[in-house]
Amino acid sequence: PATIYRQDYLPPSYLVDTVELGFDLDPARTIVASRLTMRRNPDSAERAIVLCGENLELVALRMNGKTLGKREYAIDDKTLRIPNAPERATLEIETLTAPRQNTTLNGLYVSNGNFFTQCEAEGFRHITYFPDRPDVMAKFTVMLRADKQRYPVLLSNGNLIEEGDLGDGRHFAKWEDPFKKPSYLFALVAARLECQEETFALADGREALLQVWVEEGNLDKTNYAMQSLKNSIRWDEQRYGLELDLDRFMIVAVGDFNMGAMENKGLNIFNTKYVLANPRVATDTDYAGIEAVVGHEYFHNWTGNRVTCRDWFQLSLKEGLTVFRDQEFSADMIGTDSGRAVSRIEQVRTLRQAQFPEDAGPMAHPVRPDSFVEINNFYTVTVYEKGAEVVRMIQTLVGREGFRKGMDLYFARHDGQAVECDDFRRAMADANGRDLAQFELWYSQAGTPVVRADTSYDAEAKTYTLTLSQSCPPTPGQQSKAPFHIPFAVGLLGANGRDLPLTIDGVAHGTGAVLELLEARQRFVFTDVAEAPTPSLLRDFSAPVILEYDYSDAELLHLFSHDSDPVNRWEAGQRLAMARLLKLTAAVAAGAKLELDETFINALRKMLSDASLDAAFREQALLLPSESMIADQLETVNPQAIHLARQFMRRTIGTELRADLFAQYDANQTPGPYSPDAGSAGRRGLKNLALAYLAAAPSPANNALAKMQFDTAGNMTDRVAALGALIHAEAEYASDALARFYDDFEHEALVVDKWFSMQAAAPGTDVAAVRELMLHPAFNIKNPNRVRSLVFAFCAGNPAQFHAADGSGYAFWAEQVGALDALNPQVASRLARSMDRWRRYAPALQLPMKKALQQVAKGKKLSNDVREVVGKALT
Ligand code: DPP
Ligand code: ZN
Repeated sequence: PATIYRQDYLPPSYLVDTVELGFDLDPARTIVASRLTMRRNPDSAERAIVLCGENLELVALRMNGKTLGKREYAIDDKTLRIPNAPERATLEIETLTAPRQNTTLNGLYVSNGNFFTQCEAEGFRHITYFPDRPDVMAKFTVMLRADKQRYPVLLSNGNLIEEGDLGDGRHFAKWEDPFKKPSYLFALVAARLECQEETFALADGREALLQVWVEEGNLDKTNYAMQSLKNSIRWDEQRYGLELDLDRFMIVAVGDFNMGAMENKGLNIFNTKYVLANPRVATDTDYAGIEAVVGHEYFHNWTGNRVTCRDWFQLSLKEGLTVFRDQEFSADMIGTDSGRAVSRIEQVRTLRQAQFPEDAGPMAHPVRPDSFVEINNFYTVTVYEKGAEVVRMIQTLVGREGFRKGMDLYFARHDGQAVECDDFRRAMADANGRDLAQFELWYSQAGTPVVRADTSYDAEAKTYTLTLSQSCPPTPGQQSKAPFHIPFAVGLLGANGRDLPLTIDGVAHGTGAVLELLEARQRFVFTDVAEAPTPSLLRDFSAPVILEYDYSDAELLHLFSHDSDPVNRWEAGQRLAMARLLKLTAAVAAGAKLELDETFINALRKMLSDASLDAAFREQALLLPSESMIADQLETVNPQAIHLARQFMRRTIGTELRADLFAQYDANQTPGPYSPDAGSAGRRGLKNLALAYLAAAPSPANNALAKMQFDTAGNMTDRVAALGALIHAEAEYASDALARFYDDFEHEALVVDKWFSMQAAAPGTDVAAVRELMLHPAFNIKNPNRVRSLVFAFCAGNPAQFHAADGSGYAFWAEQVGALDALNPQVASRLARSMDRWRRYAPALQLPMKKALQQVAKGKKLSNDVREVVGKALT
């Protein structure tokens, strides 16, 4: 398959002013009629009209009213080309597709008998022939025709301008989107659905109609999505002065969806997972996910839709920025400083858990990639989450107000355009009179930079010297890297735990400073430092880097007790835990005795019971680094040893802190009706973490507590926490509880997903057990959520079992990637990535891993998606 390069970008040969689409919807045979008014692009030397189209049957093709003869155009399985086209051309195209046959969930497809579309990135070309690239923006009018009984609801982008009966049992709806948009933002829905709706007053006094559409029986689960939508609209008005530009905004939930959600103009289509919630079926995490994703898709209306990407290499222009915006939204919704810190900690965790490994593996790529085979493989944590970190660093450098000025300038310059990441950076630089030239490297260089810190205190001169050195490991295609522009936030703690005042080069900085590291190695001298301080480095995780500093245990304990920066306070605890987990892992491998020191346990005890801290923060501070984070620290990974080491630590905590855990379990009850607010969620989180630690050290009393919680839970958060505890404790009651859970919720697909995923990730679940679960009538390989809940949860979320010594996990993986690829390449390719880092495993595992990869790579009808991923893994 061909690799596409960023540097080969050419402007489109023709621009499209208007698109009129007519759909005669039929699951077996849908007719799509398209009328495009096009004109030659003055910026292009090309004379041919080039349209993309895949899996389409061309029925008719007319240009300026005349049917084109076979010799007047060229067509292959990807492209329709009309050479020597006139300056202006009106094309009329008729094509046929078979939505029911479409298992890829890309383009026009059927889910539970209803029609939906997904067009990002290149799905529109599966619907009709079109210059399907984001720099072609056009005004769309859409006519939908379908059976009225079966598809009473007909939706598309923009405003409904006409609807009525066609007389033959069919009806129609005509939609017009007043804004020009790229084809990836097109959407239609034809379905039997119900909606919750509301009118909402916008800042300028206009009223907008807001709707959340769901399948029958789900109207009792739409409130939180609606509330989140209203909060999002308000927040964007207040924080960025950005208003909803349509009279109508719709969210539609669909059970079969490859991604989380899609920001189609005025018609966001969502995975049900990010819409449906009530206390009975959704957990605190689910609620938080809904708020974040509803916000994310809504915020795209400005950052993505009004200003879009010139080409797909610029994906982070909209995604990095919009993730940053949704992160800020979620943090503001909590509203407290400590709540903000907890959301920051969660972001850091995601980055380390998923993005750092990506940046260190065969699929490593810059935030703005230079090449790809299949763009769908580049909807990654690097483009999204690291992209958001890059945007956050700009805000750290120019300040919140400066950032707002930059956003204002960005919209003033580029509203209605398709632009590049560089345009965003330039707007930020120009609005603030800042030089962000070196900062560009964050977009172009892959890999996680390592910042090494060294310090020395001169008691006589009262100076403290901090030397920072940066480096970045090689990544595919990039052997050596130039120094990044790194905002590096610091504070210095005195012996009493308070921040010392900071003076650098004679300038006072209060108690916190953001240093700018620009060179490979740079020295910063703090003067008037009264005592030898404990440094608090990279506060608030001010840059997505790996910080190396030889902290002593005493320093970490000091920071863990006192750091005024909550992120670093948490970080100190993570470092204390990680050092011990690594030692324990080595001890397991060597067959040595496992031990955990009192000092560490006592630090956790103090943290657990410190009522002056929010429960949510204490929960974060007590969560251990995951097995995969431990693996990332090791040269050679032995998943079973890591698992046993971490289990030992969890069990020891459960044993040693037993009384304190019970006390916190009681102290953090949330009586009264369920509310997903951050305070209540935090208390439930700490309570359920206490339960999990108790379950790690099973005893009749501990198991009885879990059973009691399971039997009496008034919400899904408490119910799954109790079920998880019973499963992990291998309590006798666990299998009954699982059976009851299924019986109670078998008609709630999202809860059945939880039922599968809890079993898939359980320590006792091996490949044979997963295979058996796949035979359960509720398993469905065509439904991405279900596949993620079982197959992904096992391959990516149960490392100790997946990496079984006999290689059975790898054989299973190869089989599933193959089976999925025949149905849905995007999902298959995500699963394929769970073997990215095979070279880091113990030699006895490497060989069967490589074999499994080679077996997949040999597949005859392999998609480009999977081929790119396994190909890069094997390179
Ligand atoms: N653009 C979507 C999102 O990130 C994903 N296709 O919201
Ligand atoms: Zn997005």
